Amino acid sequence: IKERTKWFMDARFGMFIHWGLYSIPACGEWVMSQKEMTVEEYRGYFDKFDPVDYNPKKWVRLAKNAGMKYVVLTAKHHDGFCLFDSKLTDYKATNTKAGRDLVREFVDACREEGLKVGLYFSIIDWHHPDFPKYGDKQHPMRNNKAYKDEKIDFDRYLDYMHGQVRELVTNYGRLDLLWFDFSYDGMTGEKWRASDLIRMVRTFQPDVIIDNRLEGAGDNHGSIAKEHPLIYSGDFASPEQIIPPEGVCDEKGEPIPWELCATMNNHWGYCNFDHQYKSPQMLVRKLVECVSKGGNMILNVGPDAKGNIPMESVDILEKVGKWMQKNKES
Ligand code: JFZ
Repeated sequence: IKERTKWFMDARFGMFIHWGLYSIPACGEWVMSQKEMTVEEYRGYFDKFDPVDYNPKKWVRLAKNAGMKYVVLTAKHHDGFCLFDSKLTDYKATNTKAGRDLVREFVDACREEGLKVGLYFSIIDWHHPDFPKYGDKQHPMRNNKAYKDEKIDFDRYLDYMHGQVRELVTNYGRLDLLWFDFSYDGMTGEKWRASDLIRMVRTFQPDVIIDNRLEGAGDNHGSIAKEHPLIYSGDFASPEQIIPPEGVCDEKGEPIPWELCATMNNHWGYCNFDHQYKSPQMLVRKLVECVSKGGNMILNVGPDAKGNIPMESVDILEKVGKWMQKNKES
């Protein structure tokens, strides 16, 4: 087991936060793709974004009281909107009514409360002009013939994407975790210039731990469990929603770090009609099952457009917290 993953294997329980422009339409973080919205249409949310209740300390305290040891926030999701003050784009929180770098405040809040800090960064970007559109499996413009013969310069996108990761790993002090998301349909590894990306990250953040989605998605582990993993295999596997029946082991049968990512209802981003929440009892059982198989659970909340975590989620976290308090090691 690598030295840098020790804290992670000890942490067991974390909070995932999906928050961005999609919190405004309130029907999940994939809305731009699902409704096949153009960049111009989606920009309406950018103009509206005004998170008057944003107070990451509240989020972090809620996580801490639930017994969570780390928090991961979507610095940028697939829609390309940056919660951080990227110098490489105007499409960022700084230029909205929020008027400031929201990642900075989040990172500070985690450190103040003594929790490990993680950032989610989408390698998919539906806003960038040089990202593949027509025919791409999930791009909002996948069916739009206007883009059929469009010439793009994917390398220019990759320079941009790598540049933003560089900003994240150089401007926010020491990060504990990076959560890249995700490779698909042959767009894996070197298609993202992943070896270079990881080498760059490591020069600035030798100890940050990284998920395995530069190589794959939630449904496979990639080379992380192989005897000779690739540079970008990641430090931990990230199965989604489904707990691997036997945990995750390498080729020799040795356990490797993994983290179940799970959301409380059926969306990651705020969805105002999805009230199908798992019970606190069920979530505690899931956590216990992960831990019994050597894994972590990162449990998601989707704050609303103003920055408030839904009441249902707060209630669940408080109940899980009571169980954690009662059953913690003395
Ligand atoms: C990805 C994102 O698309 C989603 O919005 C969320 O951020 C989640 C944590 O990660 O979702 C995926 C990615 C890959 C698969 C399924 C969901 N997959 O290939 O099975």
